[in-house]
Amino acid sequence: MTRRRNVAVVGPFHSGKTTLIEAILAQCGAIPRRGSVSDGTTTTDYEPESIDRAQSTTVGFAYCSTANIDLTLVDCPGFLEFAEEAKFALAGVDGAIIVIEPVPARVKQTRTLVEFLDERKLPHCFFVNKLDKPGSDFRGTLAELNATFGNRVVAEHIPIGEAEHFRGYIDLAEQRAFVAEKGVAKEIEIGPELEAPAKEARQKLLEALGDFDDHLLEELLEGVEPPLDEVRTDLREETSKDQIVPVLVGAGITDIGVAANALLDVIEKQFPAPDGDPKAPLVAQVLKTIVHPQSGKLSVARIWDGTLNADATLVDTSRDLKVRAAGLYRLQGKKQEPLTSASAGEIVAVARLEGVLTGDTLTSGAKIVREIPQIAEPLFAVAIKPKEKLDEAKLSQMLARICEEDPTLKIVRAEFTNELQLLGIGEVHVTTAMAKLSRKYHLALEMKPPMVAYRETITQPTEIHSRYKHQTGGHGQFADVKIKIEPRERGHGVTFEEKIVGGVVPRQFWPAVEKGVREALLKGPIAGYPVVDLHVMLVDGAFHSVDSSEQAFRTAGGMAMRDGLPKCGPVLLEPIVYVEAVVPEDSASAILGGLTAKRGQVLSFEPAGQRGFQRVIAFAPQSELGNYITELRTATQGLGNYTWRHERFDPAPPKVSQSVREAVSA
Ligand SMILES: Nc1nc2c(ncn2[C@@H]2O[C@H](COP(=O)(O)OP(=O)(O)O)[C@@H](O)[C@H]2O)c(=O)[nH]1
Ligand SMILES: [Mg+2]
Repeated sequence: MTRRRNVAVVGPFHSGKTTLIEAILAQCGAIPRRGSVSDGTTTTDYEPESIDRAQSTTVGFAYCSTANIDLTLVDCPGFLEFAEEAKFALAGVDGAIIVIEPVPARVKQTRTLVEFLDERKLPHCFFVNKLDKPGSDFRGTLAELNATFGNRVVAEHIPIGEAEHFRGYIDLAEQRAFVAEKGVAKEIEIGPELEAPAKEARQKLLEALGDFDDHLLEELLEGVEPPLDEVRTDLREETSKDQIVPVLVGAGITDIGVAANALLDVIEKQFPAPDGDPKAPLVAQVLKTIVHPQSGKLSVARIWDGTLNADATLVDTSRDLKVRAAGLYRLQGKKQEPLTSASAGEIVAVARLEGVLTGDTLTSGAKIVREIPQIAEPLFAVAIKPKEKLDEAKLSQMLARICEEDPTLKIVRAEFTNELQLLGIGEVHVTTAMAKLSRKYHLALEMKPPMVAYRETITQPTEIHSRYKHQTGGHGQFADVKIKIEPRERGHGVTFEEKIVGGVVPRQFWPAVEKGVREALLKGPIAGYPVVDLHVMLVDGAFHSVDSSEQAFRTAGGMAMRDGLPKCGPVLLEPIVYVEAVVPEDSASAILGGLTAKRGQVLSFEPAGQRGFQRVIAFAPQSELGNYITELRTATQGLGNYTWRHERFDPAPPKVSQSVREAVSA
């Protein structure tokens, strides 16, 4: 039990997480040879989409063992658009390693992540990676970490040399130095040039520990050297309680043994072991769902309590569903190693749990539902359509499957336009999902920007007279209507009223007139969009006892509208949405400027709940916001976000109206 550790590897995209995991696996002998990201041969980046992009696109699982621990590593994609899904995986680990590059300016990219970990009290450390790279700046990066997160983020290791001189690290607690020699860690003396910086850094480490340990603090004040055991105990307790955040160093790609050993050591000694009870009733939670078109579905779950057998009958308490497991596996990337059972603290894949989704709680019957992390609303939408005719049922089944695998995707029927849309965190996310869809299910889809739901309306009343008369062989067609059209207040819809006096149009034809009117209103005079907010009155007319029919009156009603609407001062209406953006203070003015440039109307601008952030509320035309999430992220280094909802329809400015008209007639 105490051997077990579950650790997520997180941090900005490209910081070297997948490479570092590969180094650890190789170091432990869990894989015969290290793969590389550029060759597409790593353990955790096995999905074709990840290999194509040379970037993790989804959460991957790996495991390894040393003499002292059994470790499950969870490789979390760093690219913001793929990282959202990792929140589920983070709900199933006991600690996290944040891998960053030795570049001070990049530190703030980890702010949201660190907040997420702190909210959950999840112990974590920073691993400053790629110290072999020219231009590495460890001191600057550490200073930026302190400036951003305070002094509880503190170096436990410092590098020996940097860039082309990078050789290894000094363990400040142990006061020992290690360098890589042919990939193997070797202990050396701390050289005289490093004595002073090591002493200074060690003092900072002890002071940080002293903040949570009065006894240690007293020793520091009295100038007494604290015993090593006390330092070790404090490091363990304060890291595992998320009080201090140790900073470690290395270069996952080069000094293999050193970086991997140092990390394994910290994971063993300072990260907590799971505390579940294998004998208790089963409680597990699904962290990730993988769907293979052929071999079926795997639900990767963290077992919190109890023991899970390969053929167990389970209750999904999140949806009140009884399911039966059809196999149990441990995952090494895409490889599945069968197990007969697994117990509290383990992360395993369970086969064929139909209907079970990521985030769900599984129990042996107990009515326990574990909390699920809140994930961002997908805001980037594309309209999708199968390239070939395909029955709707098959299409929606496949779409449901890819959403099952990635809960940050969503399929919707758009309000007003009724278009089928795929929504994701951003353009890359949605495009990758589409690529996956066509690969897995041989389903070719067309995607295009979603339609904007324009509307048309009128600004003046008019009266129109329409006579439909047609003679064909037998008996003819005759209908005569006089119709009044009046504007209505915005948002009040279309109403129809008859004001026939003396039966000039018999009652049985009134519904036909209304039908013709409403049909004609589906295609407005400006650009063919539905016409809204008007009142139509049938005020007069004439009929013929033989030639009049419902069909004839329906046609006459439609004619009246087609002739009358252009005389009513028609205007194009565009959808206006309510936007609420939360952005870092330093980018707030850029956001305001951006919204104004998009014809937005800023309503308020105030400090957000989150420190250092501003909340901007505005109304803006939906047509201007198609790619807004991308723009917002660029302007805020990925830290900003927004929500929106349809607010109302407003008359579009002439320029917009003109270009919409041109687009339609093109
Ligand atoms: N110089 C240097 N490059 C590295 C190191 N670790 C990873 N890389 C490179 O950085 C890139 C991103 O690595 P990857 O493991 O995919 O990063 P991830 O996105 O965090 O998983 C790849 O080209 C790696 O070869 C390192 O320690 N030093
Ligand atoms: Mg990766």
